[in-house]
Amino acid sequence: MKVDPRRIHQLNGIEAKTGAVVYWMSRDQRVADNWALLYAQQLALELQTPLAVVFTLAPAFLDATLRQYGFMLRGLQQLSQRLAALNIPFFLLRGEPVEQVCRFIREKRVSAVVTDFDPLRIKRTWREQAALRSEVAFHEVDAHNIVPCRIASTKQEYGAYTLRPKIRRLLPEFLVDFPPARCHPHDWPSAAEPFDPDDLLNSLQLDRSVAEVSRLTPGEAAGCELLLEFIENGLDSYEARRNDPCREGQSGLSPYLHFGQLSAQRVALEAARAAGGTVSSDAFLEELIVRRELADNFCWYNSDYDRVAGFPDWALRTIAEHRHDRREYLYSREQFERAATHDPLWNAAQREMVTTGRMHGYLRMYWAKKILEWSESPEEAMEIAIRLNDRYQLDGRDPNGYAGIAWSIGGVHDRAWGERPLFGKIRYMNDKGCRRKFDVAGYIGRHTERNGS
Ligand code: FAD
Ligand code: FO1
Repeated sequence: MKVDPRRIHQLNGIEAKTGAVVYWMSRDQRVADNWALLYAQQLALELQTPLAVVFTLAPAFLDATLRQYGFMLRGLQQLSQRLAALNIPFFLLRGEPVEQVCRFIREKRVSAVVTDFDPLRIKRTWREQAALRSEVAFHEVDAHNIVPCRIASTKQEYGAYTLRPKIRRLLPEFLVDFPPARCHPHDWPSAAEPFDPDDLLNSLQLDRSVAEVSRLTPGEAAGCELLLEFIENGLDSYEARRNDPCREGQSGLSPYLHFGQLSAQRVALEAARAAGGTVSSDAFLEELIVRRELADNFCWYNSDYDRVAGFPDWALRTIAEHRHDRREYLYSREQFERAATHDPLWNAAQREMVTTGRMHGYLRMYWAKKILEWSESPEEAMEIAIRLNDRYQLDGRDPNGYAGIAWSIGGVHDRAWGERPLFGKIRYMNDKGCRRKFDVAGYIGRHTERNGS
C-alpha cells in the first residue's frame, strides 16, 4: 500500500537517486501509524537501499525545560529500541539541527530525506534551510493531521464551522488504517550508538526548576495503553464530563499527541470503531479532528500565530478601542507565575499546571482570559500566557496552544460578543460562569497548597 501522495510535499525539486534514505524525525516520534516513516521506507524499498531515522536534539526549544525534554527523551529511547527491531538504526544528533542533519547527509552519502510536517516557525526554518543547503531530495510528509494540512484548506479558516465541512468531505479518503512498518531488508552500514536519557539530560543546559512529572509514563507503549483505557472507560462519558475540571473527563492524551508518540489518526480509528456515531464519540472526534487540525491550519497560514497581529480585524479594532480602559487588577509575569493573584480559582489552575504539567481544558480558557484582563496590554498578555504555557505544560509548544491562547485573548476562531469594558467584543468569562459549570470550591481545595507545603 502506497502512502497517499497528497500527504507528500517536495521541498526541493531534486529527485532521489540511488543511496541511503533518512527519515529526519521531529514531530511524529513513533514507529506505529507514522506516514513519514512509512513513506521513507517505501522510498528505500524502491531504491533498494538502507534506511535510518535521525533526530536532531536542539540544545533549547521554545522554553522547554527538564520536564518536557525528560518526557521526550525517554520516549525516544523506547522508539530507538523499536526501530532497531526493524533493522532501522536511530541516530540522535546533538547541536544545531540544520548543521547536524546536513553533515549527516554528506557523511553518510544519503540520497533522499523525508521529514514530518510541522507548521511552527522554528520547524519551517529548519526544513527550508536544510532542503536548501543539502544537494539531495527532500520530502515533507504530513504524519500529524488526518487530513493533510495543505490539502484540507488552502487558506486560514475563520473557525471550526468553516473548516469542518472541508475535513468531513475528505475524511473517508484519509481516515484509513495504517500498514505496519516492515523489517528493513537492507542493512545500514554502521550501527548507531545507544543513548542514555539521563546522561543526555544531565549534559543539556536545561532549566531544571520545572521537574519531570511522574504521573505519566512517556513513550509509544504508554500512549497506546492510555488510549485503550480511555476508549474502554472514558469515551462514553466524555460529553457529560469533559467540561468539569473536578472529574477526569478528558482523555489526557495531549502529551502523547504533542510529542507524536501517539497518532491522532489511530485515536480517531479506535474511537470510531468502539463508539462511532454516539454523542460522546462525536464530541470527542470534533475536538480531536476539527479543533486540533484547525490549530495547524491557523499556525500554517498565519505567520503571526503567536502575536496580537495575528488576531482577526474585528478583534484588533475592539482592542484598540479598549486599550486604555482602566484595569482593576494588574500583575507582572512573576506574580502570575507564582499564582499570586487575588483570584483563588485562577491561582489554583496555575498551581495545577506548575505542579502537574497539565491544566484542564475548560480552565485553560478562563486562565488565559484573566491574563488578558489583568495585564498591561494584550501584547503583554500574549507574551505571559505563551511563556507560562510553554514552560509548564507537558503538551505546550504546540499549535494547539498558540491557537488556544489566540482564541482566548484575541478571538481567533471565535465571534464578536456583546461590548464590555476592557474585553470589548472578546468573549468574556468569569468565576461566576465557572461556578455554574462545576464545583469551584472543590477544585480550589484540590489545588491549593496544603498547609503551605
Ligand atoms: P481531550 O478533550 O481528551 O481531547 C483530545 C485531543 O483533542 C487533545 O489531546 C487535543 O489534541 C485535541 N483537542 C482537544 N481540545 C482542543 C482544542 N480546544 N484545541 C485544539 N485541540 C484540541 N492543547 C495542547 O495540546 N497544547 C497546549 O499547549 C494547549 N494550550 C491551550 C491553551 C488554551 C488557552 C486553550 C483554551 C486550549 C489549549 N489547548 C492546548 C487545547 C486543549 O485545551 C487541550 O488540547 C486539551 O485540554 C488537552 O487535554 P486532553 O488531551 O485530555 O483533551
Ligand atoms: N523537535 C526536534 O526535532 N528536536 C528537538 O530537540 C525538540 C525538542 C523539543 C522540546 C520540547 C517540545 O515540546 C518539543 C520539542 N521538539 C523537538 C519538537 C516537537 O517534536 C514538535 O515538533 C513541536 O513542538 C510541535 O509542533
